[in-house]
Amino acid sequence: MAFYFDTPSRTFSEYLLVPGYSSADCIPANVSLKTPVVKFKKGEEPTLTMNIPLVSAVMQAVSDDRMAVALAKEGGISFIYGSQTIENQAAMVTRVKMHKAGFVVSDSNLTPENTLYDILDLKERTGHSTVAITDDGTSTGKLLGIVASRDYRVSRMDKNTKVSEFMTPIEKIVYANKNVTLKEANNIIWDNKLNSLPVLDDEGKLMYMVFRKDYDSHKENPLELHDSLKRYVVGAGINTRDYEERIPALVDAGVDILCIDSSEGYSEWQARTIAWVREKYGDTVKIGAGNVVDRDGFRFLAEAGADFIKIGIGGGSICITREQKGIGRGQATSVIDVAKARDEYFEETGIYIPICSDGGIVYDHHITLALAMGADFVMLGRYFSRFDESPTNKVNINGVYMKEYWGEGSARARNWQRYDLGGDKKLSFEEGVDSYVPYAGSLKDNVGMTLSKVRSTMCNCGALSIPELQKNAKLTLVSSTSIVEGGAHDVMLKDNRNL
Ligand code: RVP
Repeated sequence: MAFYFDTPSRTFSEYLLVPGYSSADCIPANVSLKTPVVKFKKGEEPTLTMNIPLVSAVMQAVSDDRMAVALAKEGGISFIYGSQTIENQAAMVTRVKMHKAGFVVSDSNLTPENTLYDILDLKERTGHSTVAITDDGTSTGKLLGIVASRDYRVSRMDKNTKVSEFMTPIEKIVYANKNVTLKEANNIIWDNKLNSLPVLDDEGKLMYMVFRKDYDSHKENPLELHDSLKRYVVGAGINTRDYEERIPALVDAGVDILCIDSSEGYSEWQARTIAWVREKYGDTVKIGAGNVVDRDGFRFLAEAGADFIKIGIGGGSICITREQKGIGRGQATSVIDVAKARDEYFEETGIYIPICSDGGIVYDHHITLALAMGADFVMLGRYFSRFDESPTNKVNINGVYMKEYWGEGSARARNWQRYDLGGDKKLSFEEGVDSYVPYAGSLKDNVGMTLSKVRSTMCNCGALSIPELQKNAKLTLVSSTSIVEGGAHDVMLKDNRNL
């Protein structure tokens, strides 16, 4: 006979947090949202943590390099979508790793033989005005000079003028050697009133550039997430088909963490993919897996060696898997069940595997609920798709600005690998829709507001950290009548609030 779960599966809106004692120290400014991303042994520190518990979904409409930089600045991680060619995905990862924050591999390089026309063309393509002039025109060639906007006047100069005639030559450039720290580099920049500082190796070859504007930006973003070279942290989605080619390209590009992107992760394909990573890279390459919704799925992926495990089937805003296939489970129940399995696994083995609640976050307080139920972080698609930084078009529909948002299982994305069960290389039926979401402005403003609500609720629960919230939270189911009472009721609203 089939197995029946004793209780119905439930979603976030069916729960509320009951406040606990808040001491005088329990103020939002004292709350830390730091959270582990990869598994670690009891008593040890995880090798990758985030400063906020948010990651952006592995979706065409959500996570490209621009989103990744914006989210890393706030302390979270984007998983760059995998439903594109290996070359394009690796190029996006490279762009994030080269972007800002301290030591940057120069992305604008020419030789002295190039012309002003080439400089202008490069500036147009990269948006960067400082060009390193090296002997071979690469980012690691011997540095011969620098061209910045002040070195030329477009209106007065022939576009065929050679770079060698107007660059600032190396003899006149202030540079630093390879052992310089970021702090020292910034001091040199300030003392010499520079906009950029090249960092050279012993042979005079270019290693990095340090830009003045990056230092300013760092001061504005105290939670931003860096690797050991002060580059932004970035993730990438992979599939269980072309991983032998895709993963090496992503690793070469500098990706910090991978995630197998699949609508259903309790499968031999995922175990094979993780085993391949371990055989080739040992523990140096970190890889999350999923999605699962119960203890069995969690145990399977834990034993397969996943670094984190993602939860959720059918709860995504654009997802119609439950309708189409009749599989899935309420997101809150899935998180509660998997968190129990994670804690049990930790007791047994001393290994803590972070879990991620993926999809179905409708209101900001759902994030706090997911964390209280045991999630270490949450993955959001619809939420991030509404921001300036998402890759999609902003369109005006009947006077209201919207952004486009489509599922990976929609005909538009054609991400058949995400729904692959080893059959044909095509999407046989849709599991997602194409939609609009209300445009909401910048990521920074929205994430700031969302997290201030999370911190505030955590204080109501007497928790100053996510582990404290997970340990001490009191949750209650609510009746459907109480849910109605949870919003404004029995009054006539003066304006239509868009919550
Ligand atoms: P949401 O944040 O509710 O928009 O959900 C995003 C999640 O939905 C993704 O992280 C992914 O797990 C899932 N998804 C993506 N595409 C589709 C689909 O087409 N069905 N579902």
